Amino acid sequence: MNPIPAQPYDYPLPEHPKLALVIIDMQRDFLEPGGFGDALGNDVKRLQAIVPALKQLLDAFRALNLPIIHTLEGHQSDLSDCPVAKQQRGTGNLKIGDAGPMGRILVLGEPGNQIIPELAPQLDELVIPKPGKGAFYKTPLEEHLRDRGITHLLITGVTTEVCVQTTLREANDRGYECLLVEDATESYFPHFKQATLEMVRSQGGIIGWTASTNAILSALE
Ligand code: C5J
Repeated sequence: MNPIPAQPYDYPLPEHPKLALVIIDMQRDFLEPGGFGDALGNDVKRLQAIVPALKQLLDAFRALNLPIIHTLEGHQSDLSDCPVAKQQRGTGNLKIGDAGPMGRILVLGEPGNQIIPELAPQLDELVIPKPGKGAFYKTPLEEHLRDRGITHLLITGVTTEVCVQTTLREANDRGYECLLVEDATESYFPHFKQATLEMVRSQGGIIGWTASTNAILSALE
């Protein structure tokens, strides 16, 4: 396969089965009014901008029968997997576990804790609930990737500087070749997204690569 034109240099593509699309936390909690992102005082509409690019990537990966992994940030209903420090964080009225307009905030299975309908996972796609910001912390993700021989990850989703960047760094430390998809990740803070893209590409790609959805789609054709 052709390498993907990327920064700071081309991203070499492995054979098909070794490449996975990872979509981080595209859940109502972060993208819709009444959820956790809103409770923290953010303009949640900003994150909707990446949905079309993500849909294009999903369609391409589905057409090529490549692995797709979705994650969902959420906690057990008794909050036994939510450290007190995380629960108490923030200055808004609603905290993790409180009842909000879309059910209990960041609790697994609640209406707000569903992936948005446009990107709903198909039955054969892995959905990893995660109690932390990183997708490797207290989840079976690493075992899943190892079992399938996956070595290369296209990382997308929200928010760029929190769960996306944490996951990318965790993956990089575990030896995965990570490419952050520039127009398929978003933040409530544009300058945080920009800074994250620059951090990833800096120092010769010290923790990975970045590329656009179009560059990826052309290389996958
Ligand atoms: C946050 C996330 N921002 N998915 N979670 O709390 O980035």
